[in-house]
Amino acid sequence: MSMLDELLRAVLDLSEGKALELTKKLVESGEDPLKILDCVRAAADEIGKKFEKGEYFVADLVMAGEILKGISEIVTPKLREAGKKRKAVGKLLIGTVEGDIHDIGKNIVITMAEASGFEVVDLGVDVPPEKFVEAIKQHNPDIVGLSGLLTLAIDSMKKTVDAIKAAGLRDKVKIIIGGGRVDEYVKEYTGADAWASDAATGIRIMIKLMEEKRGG
Ligand code: B12
Repeated sequence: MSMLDELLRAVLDLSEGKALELTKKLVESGEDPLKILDCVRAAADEIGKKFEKGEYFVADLVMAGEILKGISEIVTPKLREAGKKRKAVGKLLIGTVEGDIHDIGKNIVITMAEASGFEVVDLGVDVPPEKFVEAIKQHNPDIVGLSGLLTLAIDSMKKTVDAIKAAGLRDKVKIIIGGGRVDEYVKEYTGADAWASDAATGIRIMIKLMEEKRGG
């Protein structure tokens, strides 16, 4: 069994000590931080399925959350090193939308965006539409990132885009949505400009959006 498989197993078994120790070993051995994060995603999906089937309970989700957070904290410095440091390509304002408190994925997006030269303003979790609108006025970002993992987050994303439109700010920003439940259909429904279900793709799209913004 490879060390990555062992890590997946340890996360699924919810054995925190072992999972964190394996992550440290993987990082020390020079494993690609993105591969470690892929493993984290795979483990999270499995845990989610077990939760849906009633094999895991909310307490297990909480434990899993702690472990996933611990792993991403160990990997984060490597992710920064791996990202090519360039001069700021733009400003990203990001938050987890109203009603949703999942933030492990959002924080990974932030780390990778910073490593790619974005200046990032993080609004945290459970962010109401009005707070996004106020923050756009205050920080004047190029891109607004809306994160959400719950199905209900889709409606919060739509409300947020609507509020940005109503405030007359829609033309000033590009909006990208991300998280577990997003796809092309959700992008259309919410009125966003782009979507991504993983951080690496999200960053590539954001860089492209910046080029479009400069060009147009
Ligand atoms: C850990 C976890 C928790 C932790 C969260 C801890 C934290 N600080 O974030 C806790 C225990 C708090 C939690 C609570 C709940 N959870 Co929960 N949770 C999970 C779990 C197992 C893993 C999520 C995670 O961290 N994944 C790892 C990260 C790295 O992946 P990620 O979040 O997808 O992020 C990546 C991408 O999505 C993307 N991305 C994310 N944001 C953005 C933003 C932008 C702009 C871009 C470009 C990209 C991007 O990049 C990231 C890196 O690649 C998921 C299962 C799953 N399959 O996701 C369930 C899950 C999301 N939870 C679920 C549920 C139901 C709940 C609760 C309602 C449970 C309850 N009964 O209380 C509550 C809701 C609380 C709330 N109001 O938000 C369901 C949602 C079902 C649904 N369809 O709505 C899931 C899918 C589990 C399941 N299968 O049933 N949860």
